[in-house]
Amino acid sequence: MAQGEIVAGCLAPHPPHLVYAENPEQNEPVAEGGWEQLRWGYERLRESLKDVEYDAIVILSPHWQTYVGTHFLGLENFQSLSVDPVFPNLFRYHYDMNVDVELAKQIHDKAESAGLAVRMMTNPDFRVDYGTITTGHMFRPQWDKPLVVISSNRSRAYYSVEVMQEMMIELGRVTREAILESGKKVVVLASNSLSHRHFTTESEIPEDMSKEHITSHAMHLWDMRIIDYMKSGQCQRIIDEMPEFTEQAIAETDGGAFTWLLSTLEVPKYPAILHGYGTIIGTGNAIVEWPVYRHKAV
Ligand code: 2X7
Ligand code: FE2
Repeated sequence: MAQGEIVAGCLAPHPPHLVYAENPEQNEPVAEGGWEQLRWGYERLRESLKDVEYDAIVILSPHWQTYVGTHFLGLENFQSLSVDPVFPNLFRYHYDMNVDVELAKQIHDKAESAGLAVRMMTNPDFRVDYGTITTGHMFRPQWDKPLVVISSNRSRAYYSVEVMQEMMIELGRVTREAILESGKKVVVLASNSLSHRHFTTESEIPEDMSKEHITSHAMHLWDMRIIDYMKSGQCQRIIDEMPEFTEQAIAETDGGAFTWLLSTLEVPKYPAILHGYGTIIGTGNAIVEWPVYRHKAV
């Protein structure tokens, strides 16, 4: 069997506003557009990967929060209605998603052998979180590739960013090993915003872009600093500064997805492609691709 590979890794944020503004048939609320900078960013990401072949998509979402270990979706198919608890006016999405259970189990087993606490989720009534669904939809609206969905073990909440990072670096390492052994070609996605301070009220028309901006200059400076590290291939600095970034920018990196992603990619030293940046209800969001397929010899 040929060795598997990670063909690309992406930072692929999930504010439900993006799905709302796209008006797909699966989502009940209707919008007059909005957040175009980010939606165009997702268009550019899809275009960039359109000729790259892969078998499965692996997502780690901060909104599937598991406080005892890391969990993996463990049934072939999940279908239901997903409603965002904070924005039920924007996101009521009817999903039907297929899971690559074989690959999920391979990652699960490797993580278990490495001493991480893990579990397969096999409850057929389980509701998939809106982070996974939004990233899944914006990355590939056809829903024609099976997913591996990994929960966010909230080790930062019990311990610290440093402990969270150690665990996510290990989870990223075993995720990579399992993918290489699986013989499959895979895209890995970290589903998270950067700075994450929200406005506390919503404007009358949520998609009124005259009301949209970053919550503070400090948040902007942090987002630009992290984007600069991604664009200039300095991902080790992101890992090194993650504790300050996560705490000072209230960043959604607290869920571990970003650290896990960088670890699956062996902390890239080559430049990432920034496809878009924009704010959503004051939070900072970047759509970024690490085109591993172009750096096979790296
Ligand atoms: O989950 C989110 C988020 N990360 C950022 C902004 C708005 C809503 O939901
Ligand atoms: Fe979020």
